[in-house]
Amino acid sequence: MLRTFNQHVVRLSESLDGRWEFVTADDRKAAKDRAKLPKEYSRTIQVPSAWEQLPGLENYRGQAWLRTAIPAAEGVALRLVFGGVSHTGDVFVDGKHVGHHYDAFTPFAVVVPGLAEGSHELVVQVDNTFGDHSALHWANDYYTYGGITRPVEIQFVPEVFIEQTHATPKREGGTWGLDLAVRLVNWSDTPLKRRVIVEVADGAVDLGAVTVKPGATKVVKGSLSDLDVQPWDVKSPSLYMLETLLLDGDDVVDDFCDRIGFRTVEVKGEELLLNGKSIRLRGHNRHEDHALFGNALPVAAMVNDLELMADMGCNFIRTSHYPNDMRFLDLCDEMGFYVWEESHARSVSFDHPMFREQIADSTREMVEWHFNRPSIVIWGCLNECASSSKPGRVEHKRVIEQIRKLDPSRPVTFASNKDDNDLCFDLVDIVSWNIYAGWYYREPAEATAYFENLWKWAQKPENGGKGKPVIISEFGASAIYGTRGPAKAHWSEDMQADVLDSLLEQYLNHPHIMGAAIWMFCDCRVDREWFNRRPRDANNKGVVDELRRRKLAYDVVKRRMHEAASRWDD
Ligand code: ADA
Repeated sequence: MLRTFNQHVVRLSESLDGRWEFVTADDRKAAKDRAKLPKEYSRTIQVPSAWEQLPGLENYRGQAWLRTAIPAAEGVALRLVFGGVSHTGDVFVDGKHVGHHYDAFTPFAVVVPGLAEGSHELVVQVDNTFGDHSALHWANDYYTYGGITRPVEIQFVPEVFIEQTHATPKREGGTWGLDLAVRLVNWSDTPLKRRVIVEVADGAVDLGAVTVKPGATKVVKGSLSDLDVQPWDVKSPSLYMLETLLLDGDDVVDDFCDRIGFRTVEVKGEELLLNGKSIRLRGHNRHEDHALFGNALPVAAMVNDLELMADMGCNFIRTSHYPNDMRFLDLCDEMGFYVWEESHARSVSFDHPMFREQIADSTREMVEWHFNRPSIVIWGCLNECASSSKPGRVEHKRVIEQIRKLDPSRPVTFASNKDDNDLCFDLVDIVSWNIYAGWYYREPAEATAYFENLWKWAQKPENGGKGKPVIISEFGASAIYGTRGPAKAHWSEDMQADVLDSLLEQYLNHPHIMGAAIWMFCDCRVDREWFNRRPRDANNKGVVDELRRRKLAYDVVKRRMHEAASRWDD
């Protein structure tokens, strides 16, 4: 299942998760027809999963093909929805190329009309190589796995179907309302008229009848007001099912259900307000990575991560450095976490030939697919990119403006490592710095002085950060699980615990710091090709390791976060 709940009652949809046939390009080296789609599939693989979990493929980087059989029926099109293919997927039905998608971390859908009733062949060609075709995935400080790494669903859609409903909550006087935008798609070759109704809690609105042109998309707008609902926040994460119905005459021909929460988020001076009340963010950066599953974590493992973070007293997660699995975000909505979600980019080169196109797609897909989530309170982008150069500023401006246009309701930020050389803080609502005082440079006790110099600099009108909220978006130290001792050596758990203790004491108590995110929750695998100096080919700054074994820092973080929670009364 793509989500933790059913999105359709009327539309027939089925999970395609399970065993698929599988073959790699290496397996086909000797084959004469290797330029074509394979005829022979020598292995099987679980979908979703990362192929690195298969014995013998632990380090495989290349192409592979996955095949399964899918049903079709007369009069409806197939809509194939992929939660994530890492990192490039080409989709073929009965040998015909029907879809292409780049980037492991955003979902995509392919609509295939006109198939005869019966069984058909679905093949997905997957590629996780680096080069001129890939600007966002490159040998980096996290690992680019291969495979269909998130769930897949097949849906049967009528000629006009609902692609998405976006709902923006608003507080009007003492009650709640919603601004609505419903996107319809007509895959047929005739204009068709349909009516749209939206229902939530005790409210319903008829958005009227519209004609959708052949092969076109149409957005229908409206609103709901005076709803009798409870607001969402992390302490009481109340969720409601928003149901969009599509009618042909009196018949309901399609539906789209999504879960929403009623909350507002706004920046006021140095504060971030949720439902008008100032909140402080304290938590972790998290990579989707696990020793047993690569980046294809099952729901139980995601829940375990969130339970550990809740136990540590955290209320905040930064999805460094890409949009997360839809089920993980569902759990954040359900369990109550504030999320900073960012489009995919960690220290990427703006000169890469594909950069502009690929960052625009990642950003658009992130906002479009995750628009309705109450847990997401901040959109982020472009982690540690060239924000101190004039050409870099042009790229930041473009991406930040794109996010604001797609969703003006949430504040925007990016994590800077350019200290007091940054040229882009005027473009964002929140100033965020990654500061590694206490690890790569300086002593932990010097962190406050280091931060305050940056803060004073940002307050000068020409530097763009005056009076804005500040997040320390990364800070931390490495520790190799099991390395302990009274000498508190570099890379020991003892040293990491001391560094985090000192940094948390300073950052969680500072009047100008509205949020703090530890780098990071769990150790993650890194690409050896680039980060060849990381012990164990891992980024070892997790508070738990890649198997979620707790390091000494776990209890330190827990004590500091809980102290802060009781001080802030949240
Ligand atoms: C950076 C970066 C992270 C990670 C971290 C580190 O600031 O944003 O992805 O590489 O540093 O561990 O050095």
